Amino acid sequence: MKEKFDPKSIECKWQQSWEASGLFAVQENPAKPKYYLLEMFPYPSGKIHMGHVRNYTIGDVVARYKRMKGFNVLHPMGWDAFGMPAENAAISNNTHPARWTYENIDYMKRQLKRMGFSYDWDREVATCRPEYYRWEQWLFLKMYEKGMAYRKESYVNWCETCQTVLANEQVEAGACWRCGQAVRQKKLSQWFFRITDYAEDLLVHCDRLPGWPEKVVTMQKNWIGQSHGAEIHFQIEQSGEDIVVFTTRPDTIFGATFMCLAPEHPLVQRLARGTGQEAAVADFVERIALQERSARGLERYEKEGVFIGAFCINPMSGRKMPIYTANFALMEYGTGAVMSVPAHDQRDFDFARKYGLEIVVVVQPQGAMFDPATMAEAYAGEGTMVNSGEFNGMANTEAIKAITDRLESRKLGKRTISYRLRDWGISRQRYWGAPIPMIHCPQCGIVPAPESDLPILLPEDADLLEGGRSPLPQHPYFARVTCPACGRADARRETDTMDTFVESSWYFERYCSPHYEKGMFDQRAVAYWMPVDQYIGGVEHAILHLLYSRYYTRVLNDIGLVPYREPFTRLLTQGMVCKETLQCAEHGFLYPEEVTETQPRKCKRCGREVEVGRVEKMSKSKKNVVDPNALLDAYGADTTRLFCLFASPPEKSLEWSEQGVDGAFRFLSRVWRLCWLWMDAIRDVPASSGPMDRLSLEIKPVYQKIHFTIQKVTNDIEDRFHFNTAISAVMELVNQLYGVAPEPITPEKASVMRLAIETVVLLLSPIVPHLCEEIWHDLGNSESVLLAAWPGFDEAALKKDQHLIVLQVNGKLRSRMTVDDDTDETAIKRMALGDEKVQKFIEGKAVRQIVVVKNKLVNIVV
Ligand code: ANZ
Ligand code: ZN
Repeated sequence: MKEKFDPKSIECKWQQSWEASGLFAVQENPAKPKYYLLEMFPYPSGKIHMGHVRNYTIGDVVARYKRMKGFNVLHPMGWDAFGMPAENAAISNNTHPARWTYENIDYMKRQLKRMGFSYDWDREVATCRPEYYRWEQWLFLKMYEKGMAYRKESYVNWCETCQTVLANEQVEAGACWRCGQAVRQKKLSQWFFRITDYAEDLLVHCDRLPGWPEKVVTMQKNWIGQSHGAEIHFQIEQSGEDIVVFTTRPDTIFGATFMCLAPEHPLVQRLARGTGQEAAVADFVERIALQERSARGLERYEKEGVFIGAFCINPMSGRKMPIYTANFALMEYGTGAVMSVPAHDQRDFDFARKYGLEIVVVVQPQGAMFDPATMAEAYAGEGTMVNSGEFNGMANTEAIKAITDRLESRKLGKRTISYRLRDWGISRQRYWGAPIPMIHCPQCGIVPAPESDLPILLPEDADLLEGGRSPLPQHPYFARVTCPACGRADARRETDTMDTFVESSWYFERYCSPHYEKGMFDQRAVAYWMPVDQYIGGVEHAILHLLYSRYYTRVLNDIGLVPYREPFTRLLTQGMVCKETLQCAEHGFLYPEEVTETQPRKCKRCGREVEVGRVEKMSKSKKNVVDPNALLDAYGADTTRLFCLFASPPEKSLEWSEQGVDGAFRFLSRVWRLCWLWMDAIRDVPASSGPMDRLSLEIKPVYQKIHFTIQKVTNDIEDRFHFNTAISAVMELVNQLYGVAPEPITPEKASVMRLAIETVVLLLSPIVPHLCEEIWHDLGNSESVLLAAWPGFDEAALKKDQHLIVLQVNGKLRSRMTVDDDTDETAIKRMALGDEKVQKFIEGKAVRQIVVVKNKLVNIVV
């Protein structure tokens, strides 16, 4: 008998056995229903963290469960291997991004294997490998051909000292994260994907993703940001040209008293010429160019602007409106021009107060009288039209339509829809990424690299330059090429690399045929496996990664490579892994080992009492990180998995607790002991298949409990992924099984206990596969428990016993009813009073007493 649960002696053994037998390998099989379970692949940062452990454990349970349910399950894993951290690490550790990345992959892969995850490792994909990114380059060429990829000038964050472009995350309070130099906005020609062509399609389908969390759908919608409104033409006084504005409030046009253009608007510097404002405008434009673009539109950002010396005419009121250029007007939204209505828009209001511009109220709510001289803020609500000529007295909501109609009929405007979504800038002036397959020729301009040159290899021998600058422009052979169109020898290769979000927009398709050499993927394999049935990952990817993947899928669909438009049928966003923080007034955040164990806990360095802080997301800076390796060493994979699933439902945050882990380990030990307590008695006995009626009174409740548990666990996993309540149900079953006396043993008892132990093992096997595999084999099975079928339940066993109850009124038999066993007394009384026949006899009388004799009768005294 194996007395003690010792994970070390079994986990490694089974992992090797699974790997040797190719247990997790899958192939397309049209005869079987498929199930594609995907977890967001990790960035190979060095080691896995508890967030990964949780995400991948959830996924693994579902994958194993579905497999036992008879599905052909695809469950792959890979590496989102390009990106900046590799470059930073390479600089600080004096190594190479490629080497750093591949070493991390090796290490993290070993860690994942230690968790016992059921990945088909033959399908592993690393996006930094040429076999992968060559197909991304191929698609780029297709997209370029179709006008879906294009080049335009756009602004980037630029550090003058480091001579490099900075990603938004590298800008800290307006300064370079590395050297502290103030960051400037610099105009660069860059590559874009025309995602805005798909804005409406992406938006409309947001409402057809029933398997996605509502909050994620909402975030996607907001990001796309659809606004219905109108474009209106304002004639410039001097030149007769038009300024076109976008507004969502055409009803307020009579209140538009000035015009604001974005500093980058092409008319700004031109209109200022010769007005005396030219120099002031040029200064302003230059200064605003330095401001962080993402912050400029925010409410709280200080609004400023200058008069550009020109006027335009309000097409409805005829008013002469001064034209300003202002920092809150953004070139990237609408038309880059705003008709400013200070009475009804807060930004315009702040601006008007600051520069002494006129305020005209045109929407008046019932009962209030706004006075422009004393108004403290803009009024954005509904009301009645005033100061608006023939539209006075109308509800402003109707005026929106009426005024737009009028503008349209006079050809001064038209209804439009604006989107906040911008085209996807995919150029990165970075080294560690997929090269963009384009060539710049002094004669021909931009020329696509010939398909036969793919992959355009990223030279892995390049050394990073100071400040993280890309070595590609200066690389001895990479940048210099012959023009494929005219043959000139001094053409230059594009040295920008692609945003890593491009790689993560199709890795799930690559997994379907990872070794395919004739294209991005084998279309038949993709048609079989895709779309992903269940995707699982962190909510931090709720917007960009998912939106880009949905977009890229549409591109693949439009090019005719895939037969679907949405890649992910169901999505689960798992909650964060959190832990309490420890903080000393003197020494800040502390690691647990820097604090005494006795209460109250004190800082070992200064003796101050430590504040046990809030439970927060694990992070290095808060020193509350738990290293999965330490957990694996101390408790093993099964306990780690069980803890992650038991502590909370997957979409909620998970609070780390030592007691919780301990509890998980104790439960597994308890399961282990139970199995061994019965092993000899049940090893050679077939599991009971009922029927329940023939079972003795002692053993019948056990049989019922088994089937009840199967039903509960199946429902909890199937519909809701509520593994925590599923585990609780198994715990209850185990408790009940401990109550069955092993002596004296009868054939009936042995076979029901066999069923019980098998059931516990089968139900727990997706969660704690190593322990279950071990016991499964000890029970005499020769195949993996993963190949066993998920247990079904006996409906008959779930039915509660029923009793026929006699209903009396004042002791006289009046009716009968049947009730389930263990229905409580209040419910029985309620049912009795509600009985039709009984009601006839108690109508209009006061009920004085109700006597219930369990399982027999109810007597109502009136
Ligand atoms: C006049 C007006 C009156 C406006 C009013 C609002 C309230 P949403 O709803 O987010 O789509 N706007 C338009 N283009 C802009 C740009 N490039 N930069 C900054 N602001 C811009 O916002 C639409 C509103 O934002 C538009 O409607 C416009 O101001 C402003 F009582 O026009 B509104
Ligand atoms: Zn710098």
